Amino acid sequence: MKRVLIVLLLTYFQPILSKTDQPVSINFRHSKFWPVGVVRFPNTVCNSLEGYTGTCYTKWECHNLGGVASGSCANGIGTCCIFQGTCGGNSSYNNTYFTNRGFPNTVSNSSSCTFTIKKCNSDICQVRLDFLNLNLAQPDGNGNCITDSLIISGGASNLPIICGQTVANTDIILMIATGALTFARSWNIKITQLACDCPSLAPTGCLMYYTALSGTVNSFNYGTTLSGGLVINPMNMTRPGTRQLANENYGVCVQMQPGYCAIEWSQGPGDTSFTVSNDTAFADASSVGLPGFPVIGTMCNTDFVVIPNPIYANGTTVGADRFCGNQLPTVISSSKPFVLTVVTDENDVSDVANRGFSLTYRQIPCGAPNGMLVLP
Ligand SMILES: [Ca+2]
Ligand SMILES: [Ca+2]
Repeated sequence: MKRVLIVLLLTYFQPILSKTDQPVSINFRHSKFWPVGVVRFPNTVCNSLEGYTGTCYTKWECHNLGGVASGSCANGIGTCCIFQGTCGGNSSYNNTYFTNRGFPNTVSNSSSCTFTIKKCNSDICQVRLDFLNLNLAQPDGNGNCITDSLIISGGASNLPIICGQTVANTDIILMIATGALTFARSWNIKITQLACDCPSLAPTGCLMYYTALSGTVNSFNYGTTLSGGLVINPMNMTRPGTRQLANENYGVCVQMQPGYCAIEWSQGPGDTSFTVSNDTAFADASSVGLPGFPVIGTMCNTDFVVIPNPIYANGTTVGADRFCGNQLPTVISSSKPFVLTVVTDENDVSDVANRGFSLTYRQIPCGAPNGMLVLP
């Protein structure tokens, strides 16, 4: 799939991708009101009967704006107006949902589907995308999105091309291109616009942004099953391919909460929860992810994660910040801001059956009793 590049028009507009579904409050500086002489209320964020996030309008306004009214707000005077769009559409409303045609039904045909996000006002600095549903065809055995792809362009940062399954500037353009393979595709992407003074703005360089004290971070398309794709290694052997996506380089950031000074990263449950390089298929289920398979430092030169200035849970220094292979040792970092960087190269010919990662993070209180958690 050839990457489509769109000219950047607004430098500071930076999309954030997140798989969490946390509510975000938006400050509308230019709230719209009823005409003079009628009851007035601000166009605040509201929740629809189905649990979607919308904006409080009158039924008449919502209809005129092309939204769908669901549930009440403003003490019953207004209705919660949900904005949805599909292929070929655009939206300048905050909290818009971009879905495939007919969602929640799936689509199977080959097509190119574009949706344009326009700033809802001039004070918007970031766009947050929540993948409530993203079910596209798997990448090839090398992790390249050769059949289906989600390409995000127009932002200030270089964003990876995404395919497979994911649960969780200027005009931002989302393009979903689907290939000839018959596959039940579907998507429902929540688009939230964040004002420049919004407390939940992600720092520069953060593609994923988490704000909770603890949580789970999955790489794009992480799953425990094989992708189905195959790869031919340098010895001309055909081996199981990868679910891990190629050509990625992005930051996963965690907002440091007051009173917390460090962050612990550990491997999630399951034998394949950290399988980013080398042969995952060769090691049997009793050894994958268990001691003996962590790889750190300069040996990690294709696909890896970076955790700055890490120490092991027992307080000893790791002495390197790259982690790869088929196991992540539990490590703690006191470097601020809290960032884990993800890097993958262009293929997986030297790897077998990698799945990516599912990691757990936990913020650690300042002055934790073991005393080893506070580093310069
Ligand atoms: Ca790999
Ligand atoms: Ca690779």
